[in-house]
Amino acid sequence: MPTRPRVWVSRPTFDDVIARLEPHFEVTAEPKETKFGPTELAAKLADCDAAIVGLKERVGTAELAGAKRLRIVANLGVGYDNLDLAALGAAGIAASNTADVLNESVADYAWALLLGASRRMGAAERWLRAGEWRATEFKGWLGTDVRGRTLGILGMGRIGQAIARRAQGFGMPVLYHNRSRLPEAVERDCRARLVDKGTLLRESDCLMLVLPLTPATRHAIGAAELAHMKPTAVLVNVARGGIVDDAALAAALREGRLAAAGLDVFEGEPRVHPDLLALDNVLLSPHIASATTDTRRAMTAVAVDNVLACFGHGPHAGPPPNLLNPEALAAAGVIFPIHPKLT
Ligand code: 8YV
Repeated sequence: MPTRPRVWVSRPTFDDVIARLEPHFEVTAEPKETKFGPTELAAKLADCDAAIVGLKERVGTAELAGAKRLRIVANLGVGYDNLDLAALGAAGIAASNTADVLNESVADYAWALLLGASRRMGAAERWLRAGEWRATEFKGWLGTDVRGRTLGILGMGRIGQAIARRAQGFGMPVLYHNRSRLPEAVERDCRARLVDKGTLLRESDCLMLVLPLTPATRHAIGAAELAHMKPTAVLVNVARGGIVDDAALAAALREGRLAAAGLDVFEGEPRVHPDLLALDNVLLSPHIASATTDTRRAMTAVAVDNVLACFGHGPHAGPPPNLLNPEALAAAGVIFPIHPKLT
């Protein structure tokens, strides 16, 4: 009979970071990356007091049906469109994310995609590896400079702001569109100006998407929005697949209505729309914007801290520091730290 609450970790992470749970919990960490179907996931969640999950785990009403002892789902990501917060809240289960620790790595990567797409790095490398390089033509492989061009940012949270700060080094004026205006001091720090979405689409030479995926932002960039963009513009998506209509984007890129794109996320990933795969003016990567050793370790540590806090351990004992659903838990009468029912 276990004497300590159980934590399930859905994917391999960093063992030494996860080991911080061991004095307080029975820890089961999956030894390899696995795609759990809803039934398997429900069985895993039914058998633990805390779960550390990745974006592949879609947690909703059905998956929570048998999760009678589960008290927290700690997501390994800042985005949490894989979690049904309403279902978790109704069940009195805390949800947390890994906000902030990945801002700088994701901002760096967004710039890498922008520069790589603007300078045709993916296609040039494929050409070289294919043994096509006989001579470098003076007028071959011409790309576009980003210096001095207008950077647009759709979704100006903390990652958007980190992207904006980097624009100064490239001498780029920054426009942004967001649900709400940033405080003046932040706008000044980011040298960014709020505009409506239409202006952002029309005036951006480089457009970065950094907004969360919600029902309201699905296909925020579709055929109609692409039609407003400059044919010379470059689009970068490091946010979520589904924010862009990938079929419409592929058509715009193919027909020269958009110059290039850098994409780290895709609708229905890991599947990538075949029309995108067929194009040379799009730089593609497999959802790795936060994938540096330091950042993935930090994300793991944040998830661990949230679990520890929830059960009254560690420096943050009490409400998990990255709690996503405090109102719903208060309404459900949940009080932190949690005292698990050990069976
Ligand atoms: C993923 C991300 O978490 O944080 C997010 O929202 O999309 C990424 O950092 C990462 O790919 C692990 O699944």
